[in-house]
Amino acid sequence: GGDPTDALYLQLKAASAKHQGQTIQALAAAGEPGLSALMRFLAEYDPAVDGDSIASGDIPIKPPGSTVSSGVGMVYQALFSSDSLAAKTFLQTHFPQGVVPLKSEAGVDYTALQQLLAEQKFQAADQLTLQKMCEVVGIAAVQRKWLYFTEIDQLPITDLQTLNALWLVHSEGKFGFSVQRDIWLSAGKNWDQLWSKIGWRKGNLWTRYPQGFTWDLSAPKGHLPLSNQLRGVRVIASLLAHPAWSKG
Ligand code: UYC
Repeated sequence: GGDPTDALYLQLKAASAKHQGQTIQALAAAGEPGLSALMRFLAEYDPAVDGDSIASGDIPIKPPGSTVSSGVGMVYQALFSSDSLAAKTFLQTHFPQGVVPLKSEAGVDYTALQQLLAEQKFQAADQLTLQKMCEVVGIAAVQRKWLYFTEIDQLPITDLQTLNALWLVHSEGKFGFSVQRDIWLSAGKNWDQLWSKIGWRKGNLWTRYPQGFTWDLSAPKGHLPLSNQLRGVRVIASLLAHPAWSKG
C-alpha cells in the first residue's frame, strides 16, 4: 500500500538478526512512520503466544524458559525512550508491565525492577535484583541483605528465569545470569577468566564497588548483575549451576 509504515515494517521484519538493531535505531529516529512500524511489530508480539511467530528475522536470543527475545526488548526500549506521546500511550495500553511476563512462584512482585531496567537505571536495578532474590528466599535473607550459597537452590526456576529475562531483554542481550553462565562455561568454569572477561577484576585488582563498575550498556558482556565475592565463589557457583538455565 501507499502507507510508508508498511515498507518500514516489512524492512524491520526482514532484517537479519545482525541488522535488526540498526534497523530499530533507524526507525526510532525516522519520526511517526518509523515509530508506527515499531508499534506494529510489538503489537504482533504477545507474551502469551509463542515467540517464534514474531518474525523470522528476529534476534534469536531468547532467555531460558522465555518466549521473549532481545529483538522485542530493543523495540520496546526504542519506544520507551522516544519522546512520542503515541509511543508512550501505546506502551501504557498494551505493555504496562513491559514485554517479559513477570511470573513468580514465590509471589514476589517484579514490577519495580522492570521499571528501573526500562529506564536503564542499571545500578538501582542491580541492588533491587539482590533484594528481590532475598525476598524470594525469606525474611531472614531480607534482613541479612545477602544470600547463603545454600539458599540458592531454594530460588524457583520461574523466578530466576523472570529476573534473567528482564536483564537480557532490557540490555540488548548483554546482561543477565545466563550471559555470565555462557561466558563461565566457555572459560572452562575458570573463575579468574570469568572475572576478567566480565570486568570484575583487572590483573590482581578487584573492581571496586560501586564506582569501579560500568552502569550502562558500554560495559563488557555479562558485567551485570553483580554478585559480591567477599564471602567466596560458592553463591555465584550455585547460581550459574542452577537448573533454571538448563530447563526450557
Ligand atoms: N564487589 O569487588 N564488597 C558489594 C562486587 C569482592 C566488598 C556489593 C563485585 C572483593 C565489601 C556488591 C566485585 C572485595 C563490601 C558487590 C566486588 C569485596 C562489598 C553490595 C568484583 C574485596 C561492603 C551488596 C568481584 C577485595 C559490604 C553486598 C559488605 C559490597 C559486588 C569487598 C553488589 C562483583 C573480593 C567490603 N560488593 N567484594 O553484597 O558485605 O553487600 O561488607 O568481591
